[in-house]
Amino acid sequence: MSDVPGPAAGLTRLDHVGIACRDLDASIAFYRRTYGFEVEHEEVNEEQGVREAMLRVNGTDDGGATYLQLLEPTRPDSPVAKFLDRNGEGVHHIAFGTHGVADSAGAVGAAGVRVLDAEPRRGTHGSRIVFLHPKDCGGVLTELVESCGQAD
Ligand code: V0V
Ligand code: CO
Repeated sequence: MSDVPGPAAGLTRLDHVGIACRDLDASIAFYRRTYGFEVEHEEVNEEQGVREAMLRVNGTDDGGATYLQLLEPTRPDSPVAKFLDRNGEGVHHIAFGTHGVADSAGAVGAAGVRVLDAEPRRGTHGSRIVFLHPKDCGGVLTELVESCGQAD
């Protein structure tokens, strides 16, 4: 163990696991009949090129919750469409929650990880999100998310 303190990224929960699928309705049906998870929120995010559903799994001790985020591409040049072409259906990204996404991104960036978004983008349900480069995160596309109304 190093004595050097880690970056003050201020991450407070696993917010969601993003799962790429070809057919959102079929994927929702799988998670409902197999595990009993229900859709809490569904929307189209044209900027990200996804139709997506958030399925709540559990609450977290920061007052938030952990979700599965099911992602169906809306256009062939989108990140999720490219991922499906290359890998097929499966886990696309993980997302950590924070009360301040800009500060968290700054801390993670200072630790040497490429932050893909200079300014937070609009994520699900009015959240603010940034992505970190998967090549700097051990092959895991990683998102930081500040829920709507959650900033300190
Ligand atoms: C690509 N790569 C991945 C990956 N996508 N590795 C792990 N997980 C993924 N999901 C690898 C890929 O295999 C290549 O590796 C390399 O990165 C470059 O990939 P590329 O697709 O050829 O190139 P890029 O640079 O055009 O695209 C990759 C990135 C892009 C990650 C930069 O997909 C991106 O900006 N993603 C962030 C936006 C996003 O994913 N939006 C959808 C979710 P090799 O072949 O070079 O070894 S939206 C969402 O979550 C929302 C709205 C929300 O939560 O609210
Ligand atoms: Co996400």
